[in-house]
Amino acid sequence: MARIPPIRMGLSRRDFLKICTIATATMGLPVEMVDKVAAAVKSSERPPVIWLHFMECTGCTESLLRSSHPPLARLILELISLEYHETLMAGAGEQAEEALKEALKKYKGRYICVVEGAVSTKDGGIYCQIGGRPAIEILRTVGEKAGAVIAIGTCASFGGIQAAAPNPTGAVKVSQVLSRPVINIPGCPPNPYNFLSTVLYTLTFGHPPELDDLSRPKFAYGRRIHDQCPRRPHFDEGRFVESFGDPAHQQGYCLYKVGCKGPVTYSNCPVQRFCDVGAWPIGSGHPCIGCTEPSFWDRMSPFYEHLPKIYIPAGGGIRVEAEKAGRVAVGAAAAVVAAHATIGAAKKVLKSISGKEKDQEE
Ligand code: FSX
Ligand code: SF4
Ligand code: F3S
Repeated sequence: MARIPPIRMGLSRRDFLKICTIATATMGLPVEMVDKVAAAVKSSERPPVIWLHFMECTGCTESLLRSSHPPLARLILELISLEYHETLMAGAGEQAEEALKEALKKYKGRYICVVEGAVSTKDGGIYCQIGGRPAIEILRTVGEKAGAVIAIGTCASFGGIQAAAPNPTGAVKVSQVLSRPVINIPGCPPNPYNFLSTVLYTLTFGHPPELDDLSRPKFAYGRRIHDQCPRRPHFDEGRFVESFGDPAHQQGYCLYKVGCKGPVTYSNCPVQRFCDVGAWPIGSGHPCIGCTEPSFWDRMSPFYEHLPKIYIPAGGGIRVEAEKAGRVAVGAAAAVVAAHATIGAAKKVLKSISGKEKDQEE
């Protein structure tokens, strides 16, 4: 069979379709939509992006760059036209500042402003400056003239570690500085597929995805970790890890009693895992520390302690569920099955893509 030519970004057709399939599943769309998403990527003009770095650890960019099977960063960097990104651009110093000025002029009102990191507001914002300008001033200039603003990571979305008590620099989230809507993609670091899927969704449908009350795309942050967690049957049966390394820990039991904040954390981590090996905290035996939630450094810590207070939302919440532990919760088991259904279907498609690619190579 004749080989299908690679698409414009130099990815193999297999990797391109793999990424589109995973992103489509992440959006919660049926696998039949993969073709539509792929077509939107190929036909759209690359949106210009100005990517700002403020107070953060660069883990957001790193998590995006470290996925190599398939090479996700290549698609993202080819899908968008990156006009300014301090970590990735070749230029530095005045040359970089000139590039920013030019991009602002050339793409006024059309570019996407992606912000990584929190913004210092205390003492005129002097605790975070780039090229001698406070971050808060740069954000106002770039953010207000953008076509759309995306806050990537928990620092940009909610302030993150910089805004943790006693917050010496007066760090705030991006939406607190700008007088316009901001799409938040939290996580410390965030899952790169949640960023990619948000951009792809907007390209495919011409509008951003539905957001929750914290401006997070509902497809990625619409459900609690606890309701999708593979350890949930252990919670329901009352099988808990009491201390790290005990036999219950070795058996993969529930981490609730050693501080897991999965019951009050909204994210798709159990389904859309990280890196090439599909790692995620609970899968590695580590409790969820609630990194996609506002003020998690203050509210969720000490991270390894069970904090009864945070588990009591209206209606009794997880504490009531925990007290009931020991009884089988059929509803919970059904929720886990449903969460994995889309990804399961996507996996079948991925298998068939791999098979077809093999045929073409032969
Ligand atoms: Fe914050 Fe990004 Fe945490 Fe780091 O750069 S979300 S500190 S992992 O990565 O901003
Ligand atoms: Fe999973 Fe944590 Fe819930 Fe236990 S408490 S089922 S480990 S999310
Ligand atoms: Fe963060 Fe919890 Fe996911 S710690 S990466 S939200 S499992």
